[in-house]
Amino acid sequence: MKYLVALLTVLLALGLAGCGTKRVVTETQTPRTTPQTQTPQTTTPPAQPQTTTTTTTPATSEPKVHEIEMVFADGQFKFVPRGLLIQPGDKVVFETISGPPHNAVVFPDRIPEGGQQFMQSSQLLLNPGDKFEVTITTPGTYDYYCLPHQALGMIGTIVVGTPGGPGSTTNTGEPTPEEVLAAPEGKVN
Ligand SMILES: [Cu+2]
Repeated sequence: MKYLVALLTVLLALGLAGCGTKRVVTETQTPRTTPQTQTPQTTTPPAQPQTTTTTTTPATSEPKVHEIEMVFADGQFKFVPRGLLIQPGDKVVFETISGPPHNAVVFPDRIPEGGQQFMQSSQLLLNPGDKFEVTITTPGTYDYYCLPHQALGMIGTIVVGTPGGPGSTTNTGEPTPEEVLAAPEGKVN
């Protein structure tokens, strides 16, 4: 009997030990391959229409119309502007504003070769609002005066294109070509 008990104890002990044997659980971790399907954000830039606005200014500009007023103001007879820069083919309109009669006559010895006279000495603008138009094509310097008021200093200069001719060399009170070229907007008042 004693022997049997001993055997049982041994068996029990073994059994317990058996239970104690650790199970090596090899956790085969299946890697969660969550494939990150990255939707490629193809940011296609909006097609920008290349509007290359090349405003090509034509070499030959349209003829312009310039106005010169003939006035009597502050005790002075004068052309306004007294000096003017224009381009060949431009038109100049002389308009009587106050203090008539007026005219605009180019000094015969101060006109470019081939240049045209504006008004005849005998021509006069008698009333405010009266006008005289002239289209000037020959380049150069035109010095001109108002016959009734020349002695009172009513004289002026028009430079057509580039200065030239006898009007450029000497000066008797008119704006010089240099003054005309340097003036803002080509106007000497
Ligand atoms: Cu006058």
